[in-house]
Amino acid sequence: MITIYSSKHSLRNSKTELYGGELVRPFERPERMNYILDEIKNQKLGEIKNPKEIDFGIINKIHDEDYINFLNVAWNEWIEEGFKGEAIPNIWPSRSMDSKIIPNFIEGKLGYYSLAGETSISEGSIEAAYESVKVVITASEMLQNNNILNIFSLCRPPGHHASQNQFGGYCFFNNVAIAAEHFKTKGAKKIFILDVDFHHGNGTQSIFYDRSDVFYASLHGDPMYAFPYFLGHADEEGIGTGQGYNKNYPMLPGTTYDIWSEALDDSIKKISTFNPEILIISLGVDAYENDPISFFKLKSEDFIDLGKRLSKLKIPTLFVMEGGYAIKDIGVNTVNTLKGFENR
Ligand code: OKP
Ligand code: ZN
Repeated sequence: MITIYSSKHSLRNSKTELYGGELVRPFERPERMNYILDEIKNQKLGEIKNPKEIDFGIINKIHDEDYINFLNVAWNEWIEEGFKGEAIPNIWPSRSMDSKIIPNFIEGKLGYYSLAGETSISEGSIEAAYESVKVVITASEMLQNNNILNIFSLCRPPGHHASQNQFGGYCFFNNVAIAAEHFKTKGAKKIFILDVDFHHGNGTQSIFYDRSDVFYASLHGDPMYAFPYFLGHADEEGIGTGQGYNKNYPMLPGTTYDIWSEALDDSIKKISTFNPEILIISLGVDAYENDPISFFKLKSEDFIDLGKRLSKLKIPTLFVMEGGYAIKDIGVNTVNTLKGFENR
């Protein structure tokens, strides 16, 4: 399997994450990629290629123009104010003051355009987010043009929490949503996005919630107990034309592979019934038993079986990296999934 990867992800190197009342070094850190690259070589997954230049206009089909403009200027506006630290949101238009008026001052804009407070914007963060989109679009084009059956888009920063108009959960641009839209512009009629990251992909769900051409399904920690807390319940099934094209499998703390794989099998049935031209996997490996911020109990060998089960579908598949924070093991867990898929 070919991997698309850009070393420019390291431009995203924020020093702070608000966690447990402290500012800690972010869990989503550049070294994550080194462990994955090492294991790609170790298990001889295949070639690693750089992304090509792309037309970033595709981002406008998913994200609002004012949100994109905000991301483009946020860091500069923040430092021009003379603030000493990184840009961390700290106030939101919440239930009791649900304003649609966008403030002028950067602190207000940060709140308006974010869904959580753990993701600091730092110098280079948004440049890295653009590079991540380059990676996923290059991978998508190769999958469609070269007549190959699978490809790995080693994206960083991740994307599935980013909505039309909000960043958070370490995400700025929704890479899988942009890829799905790309496939649509190239003539695909139906795309299925299966999200196996431990966290619910609230951004991806929200982007496609009213659409029947892109089916979103997710296996994740029950939002009663896990980030992003306010989306991802089992009764969220889509709206309007999108009714019936969204499926959530929230699961409880301590969930092991025997339970998790039942949800997986159910989602695989949905994929075959929907019969998409392209399958996109939001591949986070934070369902792993030793992940520091998650509560499922998957073992490294379970990821091989995950790949194997997905490969039975025989649908052209784009794997896109999302989360995974058990730093030393994320390489093994990621490449196990891809190898399991190849050795069908
Ligand atoms: C991004 B991705 C845990 C706090 C979690 C943010 C998690 C973002 C996950 N107590 N904060 O889906 O892996
Ligand atoms: Zn995650």
